[in-house]
Amino acid sequence: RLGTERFYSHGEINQYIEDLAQEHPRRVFVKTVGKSYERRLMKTVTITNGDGRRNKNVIFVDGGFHAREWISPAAVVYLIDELVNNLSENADLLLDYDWVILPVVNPDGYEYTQLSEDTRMWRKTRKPSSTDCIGTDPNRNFDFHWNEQGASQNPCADTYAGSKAFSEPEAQVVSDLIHSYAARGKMYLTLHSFGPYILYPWGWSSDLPDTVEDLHEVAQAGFDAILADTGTFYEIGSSTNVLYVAAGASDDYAFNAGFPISFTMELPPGGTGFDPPASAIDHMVKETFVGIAAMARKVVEKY
Ligand code: 0X9
Ligand code: ZN
Repeated sequence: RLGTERFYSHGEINQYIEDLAQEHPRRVFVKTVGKSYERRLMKTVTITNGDGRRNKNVIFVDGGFHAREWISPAAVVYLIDELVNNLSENADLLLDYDWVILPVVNPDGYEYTQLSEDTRMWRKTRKPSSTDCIGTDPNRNFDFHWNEQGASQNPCADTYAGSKAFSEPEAQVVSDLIHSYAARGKMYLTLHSFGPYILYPWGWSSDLPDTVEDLHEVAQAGFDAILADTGTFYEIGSSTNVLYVAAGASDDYAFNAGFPISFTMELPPGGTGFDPPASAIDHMVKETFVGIAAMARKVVEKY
């Protein structure tokens, strides 16, 4: 188990999932699904209950879209840990579902924020643009209402949408995963900070999807479970209505591609907002797991 006493590097997280697959060869599968701009290996871990049944429904979870949001990969690591090492408590979540998890979508940015205090608040990828500015917001780079409201065409802006949709290899990797699991995918969950919010589509406009009641019901299950567990009040609603309009993000893309449930979960703030201290990890990741498990249980019941 990776503990919750500190934040881990991208290399440590990759090593951790490789070790898990070695230890549980019938239950845990690691696949290299692509490379970041700086050629870091992007790996998914698929967690099953080991019954060998193929083509189960899928819950897809990712973290680390935004470099500085370190609590996101930490929560993903804890989720992996629970699903693998606490099968008895979570058996219902793996009976008819496999979990596919990409812990760090933006490893170049994540590693960059670990270099120094000066780089701690970096958000974007690390691919240079045509200007002196570096990086694209991977969560504005998806090809669904790309570069519309809430996205910038200025390469120096933190919400730069990129030179074109999927200009970033990291966003392309997530898109490929979304499409390869869309037929069986019932919930797409992307972890960010900071909220606390559970956000559902749409984020590209203030319109609500026809199935907003289903989305709200699953989000409500997460809200209720977290409130009962720790007393934290999440806010739930559509991205645009709760937070702001922002087009070209992965949640809208996955929902449009066929995932009936798609959420951005923004974990609570800590420190100055994006930088909770290591001492806060344990509480935050356990609380997050309670919410994810409750939402997954509702999904398992509904689909
Ligand atoms: O702006 C974002 O990408 C997310 N917030 S963050 O502070 N972590 O950067 C929110 C994205 C919500 N989803 C959509 N707008 N589609
Ligand atoms: Zn974010």
